[in-house]
Amino acid sequence: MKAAQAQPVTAELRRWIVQQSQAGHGADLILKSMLTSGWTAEVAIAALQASMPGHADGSASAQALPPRVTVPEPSLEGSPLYLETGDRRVCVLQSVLQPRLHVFGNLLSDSECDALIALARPRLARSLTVQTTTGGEEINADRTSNGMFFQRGENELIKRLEARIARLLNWPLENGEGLQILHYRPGTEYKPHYDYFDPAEPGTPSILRRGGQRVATLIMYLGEPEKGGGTIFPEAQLEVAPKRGNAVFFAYDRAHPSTRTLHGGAPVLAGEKWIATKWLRERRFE
Ligand code: PD2
Ligand code: ZN
Repeated sequence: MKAAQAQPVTAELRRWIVQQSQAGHGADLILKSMLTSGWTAEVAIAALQASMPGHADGSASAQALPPRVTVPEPSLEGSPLYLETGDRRVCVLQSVLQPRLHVFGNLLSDSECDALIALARPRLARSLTVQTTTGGEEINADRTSNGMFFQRGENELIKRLEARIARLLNWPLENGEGLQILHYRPGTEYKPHYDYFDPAEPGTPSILRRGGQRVATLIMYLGEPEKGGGTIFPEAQLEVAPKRGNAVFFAYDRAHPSTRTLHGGAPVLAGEKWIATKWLRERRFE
């Protein structure tokens, strides 16, 4: 099935839904399939309700979609070219509506990038990801970089950057996870994924006890490769160049693919890539 550009609830879409339902597929599965095909959540739910009167109360759709939450947002009313963050003037380079995404320039100075790399280098280990089946951590074949985490407020540089990020994104510093540093060598990558914790996984409730869901990601580029290594957003058909000092920010107001925040780190083809990632939670993260 292919999503239409303007996304009206077409007769073709309604026929397809009826066929799926007659084939015995439940409303949740049909909704998931429509979202995967690129329909927005609003259109998909309207089409379901119109085509499956038995589900017209929308309860299946409501169950399939986690609740919407407030997310960090930079102050971009009036489309300013620059944002003041207290100690640094950040450039607004590019914005996308779906996913909610902004590319920033001049977020970090060269010396801040160098200092983060120097502090992180001796502490690097093969990257782990949170294992949503149990809430623990595991080595992940989809992520071939090396990484480490700074504690929040660990040193003066980290404190300064955390305060800058909190001002830039209008989100409490206490809701941020510790800064993560990743180092990619040629051939390494981070396959496309969502950064929120999958509500369907059994380990997720225990992860969420610490600060709730992740609601946004800020990826800062510290060291640029010569070739490759962009941050890719396949659903938005967007690739952000890993330019030193720049950053890409994206927010997800529900833990669901309808946010179109699927993203990955493309393989580094030459040189080395260094990033710092700040994940932001709904609430205070301890
Ligand atoms: O290195 C990247 O570009 C990248 C891509 C996807 C980083 C992350 N995800 C992440 O840190 O979550
Ligand atoms: Zn990610």
